[in-house]
Amino acid sequence: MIGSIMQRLGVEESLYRGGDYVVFSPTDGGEIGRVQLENAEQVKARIDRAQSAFDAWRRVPAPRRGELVRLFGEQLRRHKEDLGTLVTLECGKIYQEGLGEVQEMIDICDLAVGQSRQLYGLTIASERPGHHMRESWHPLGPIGLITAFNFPVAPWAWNAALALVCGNSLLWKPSEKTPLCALACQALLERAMQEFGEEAPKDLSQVIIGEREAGECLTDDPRVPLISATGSTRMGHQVAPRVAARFGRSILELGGNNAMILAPSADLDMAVRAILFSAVGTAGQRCTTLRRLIVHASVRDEVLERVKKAYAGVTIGDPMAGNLVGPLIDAQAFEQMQSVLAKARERGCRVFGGERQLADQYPDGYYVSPAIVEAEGQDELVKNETFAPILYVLTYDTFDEAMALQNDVPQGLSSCIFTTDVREAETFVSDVGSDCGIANVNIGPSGAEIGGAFGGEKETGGGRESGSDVWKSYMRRQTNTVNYSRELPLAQGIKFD
Ligand code: UN1
Repeated sequence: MIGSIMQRLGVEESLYRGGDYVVFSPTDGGEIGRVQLENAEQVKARIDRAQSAFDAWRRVPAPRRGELVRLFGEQLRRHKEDLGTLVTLECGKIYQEGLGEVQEMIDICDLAVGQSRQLYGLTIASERPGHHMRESWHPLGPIGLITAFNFPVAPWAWNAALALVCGNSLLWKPSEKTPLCALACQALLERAMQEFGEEAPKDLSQVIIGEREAGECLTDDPRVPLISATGSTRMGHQVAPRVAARFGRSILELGGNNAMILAPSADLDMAVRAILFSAVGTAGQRCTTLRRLIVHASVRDEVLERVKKAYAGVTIGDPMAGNLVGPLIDAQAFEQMQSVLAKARERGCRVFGGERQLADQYPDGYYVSPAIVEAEGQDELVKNETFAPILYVLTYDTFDEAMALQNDVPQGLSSCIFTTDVREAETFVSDVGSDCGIANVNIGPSGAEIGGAFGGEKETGGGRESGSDVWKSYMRRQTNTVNYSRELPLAQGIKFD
């Protein structure tokens, strides 16, 4: 199956069968490809080429650059099923979500095409006669993109589509766990480049398949002015100081510990459905996964009962076969989940679910039933992001207490409240409400659309990707003062003669 998908996506066989690094499918632990890892020297050579590509690409007018992204979006539309299937095979998310991820790519391409005609600056009033000031936005350079296994294609596309229309070249280091998806995206982009014609330089976009050494080479190189990294807070701790040490810029989209406040006035039917999708979907492996349910004491028992019932009805298994929950990425993820659940039990918390499933059928595939932990308080365990389907349930009496719990974690990605009380809803999204980058009312914390800026505060890293005015992060800002008079007055009224 993988062979024919890769062929249709245009990936040459030598690229995914050539090397000695084995890629496994989490669906059954079987080998699906072999790739060649690159060393620091090879990465340096790629950066050289990315620089030349940048020099050519920045000269192409932005709306023309948009045309390339439009053609790429067309490729994605044409190959949505194949790429969605590859996402499912390589990272294990269910096919519906694989398709959803490709749709996010298509959506950002559409946005970027329009944006390519709207890379606008300001005109600013000058204090001096016969002068004008303006702000211009210019292409930045080769952009380094580091992405995680759990969303192997969409976050790359959020960055790539905007970075391309902004006139930059791309160097993409995907997770070692999902290199095939990256090779497939690259192949589709290359097809779009071929259709687009000679104006697109050959090395406009490159994929770096490698481990730590390759990543460090990218983060340390001053010729790469911006590193956009999606992944764990641990990874961010490694990347950010290295980029900062050379005064590079970074966009960091790191771990989350996303909560839902469930108020007594909430529509419980809606809330339970939202909990199910956001806590259990993607087997708990989204950065926006619901990890903490902060529920009012008066509805706690009813909500817990309904959520447990909903959990019991969730189908777990082959992600291509219409189940709602696929496998965890690997054995390590499974062990981590089990060790956290064991600690929760030691602390006296009641634990529901979390057991391994289908081990006989898939001895090398790590399927689990989603877990609920009835936590006593918000201790270190709850404050840590475990990348698995564990939902901690906490109880509150007053709204202030709920708000304090929501904010009292190191991460600040996404959050939501279910309430029909307009005062609570508005307070939640106000200056004194949620401290997260995303704060929703009556929808879950995950599944954001690309039109908004995506990212969060605190240990989530502070970066923003996708919509709104995020395009500015991929450009350099320049302030211009132009004197069209015959005098040379100085600002601030300074006389110098
Ligand atoms: C991620 O898990 O890294 O909001 C990204 C969401 C998706 C993106 C998740 N649109 O859940």
